[in-house]
Amino acid sequence: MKRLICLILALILMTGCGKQEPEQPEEETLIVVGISQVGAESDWRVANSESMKSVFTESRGYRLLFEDARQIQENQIIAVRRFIQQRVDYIVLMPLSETGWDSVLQEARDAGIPVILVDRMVDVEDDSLYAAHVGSDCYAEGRKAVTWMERCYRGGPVNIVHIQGTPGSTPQLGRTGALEEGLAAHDNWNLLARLDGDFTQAKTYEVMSRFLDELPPGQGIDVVYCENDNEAFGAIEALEKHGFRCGRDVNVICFDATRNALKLCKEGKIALAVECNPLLGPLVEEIIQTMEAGQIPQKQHYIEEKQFTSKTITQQMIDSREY
Ligand code: GZL
Ligand code: ZN
Repeated sequence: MKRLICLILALILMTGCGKQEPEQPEEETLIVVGISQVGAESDWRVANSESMKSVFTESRGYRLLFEDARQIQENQIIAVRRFIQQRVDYIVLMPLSETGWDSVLQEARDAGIPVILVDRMVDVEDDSLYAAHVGSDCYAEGRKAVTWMERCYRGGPVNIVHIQGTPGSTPQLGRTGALEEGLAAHDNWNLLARLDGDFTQAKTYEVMSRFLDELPPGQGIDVVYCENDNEAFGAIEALEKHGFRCGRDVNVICFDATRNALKLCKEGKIALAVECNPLLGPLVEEIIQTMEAGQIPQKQHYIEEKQFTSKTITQQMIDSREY
């Protein structure tokens, strides 16, 4: 009998089917984060993606599922549904535009998966559909540009060309809203045209060239208000092709203030670059760690932002630019 008990004990120890838990495989201890990114339409967006990928690495305890929607909202909805099926721990969404998210966010909530909104905002009935938002106040960015215009132009007509970002996106709504208030407040400000540059250099070059081809001879342009840097790059290309000297005949304003825009600022071709900070990865991780610790994150996180002008920019600012 004793021999039988020893045999059974030896078997248990060898097969490990006793009380001790099998070692947790490394894989399951990783926090799985599904990220649905807008696309790669601008320098800002590329830097934003880099910021996420540099934070959510396996060596730092995460498994990252990254989906690029190529600026199509339907692709984002499909990606979020896939993350739900894969039962990720967190969904991070950079929403292309503000509307159309209620049902898919409802599905994520029903699956018990927290959604963190990054950069742009969503317009939903019930804000419990997302755990937190981290980004910038795009209306405040627009106000900085309008205030600069008010200081720069103190009388006489100000002829403005407005190049908008992706229609219905938070930065387009915020930056447009600020300019519309400026136009309403100043009857000497004339809006010559409102064009859709969709935050890309190519689209802006196309729509700006077409506008300039039809510009009546002798019609001056004082300000081109571009809702991001890449639109400014396209607008400057088109303006110079049509004989305009940027920084002398016309002032180009833009948002993001990436390194390439600051270089043009130093050359005098961009008069004002309002910063929009894409380095949001660490803030998103902070929110996830807060929730991992069983705490409720602050709902809204705004990131501090500066502005640069062709008169204040230095080489040191450009060299130290992280994006
Ligand atoms: C701003 C961000 C915008 C950038 C553009 O918060 O959503 O999208 O300003 C980018 O460069 O395309
Ligand atoms: Zn911003």
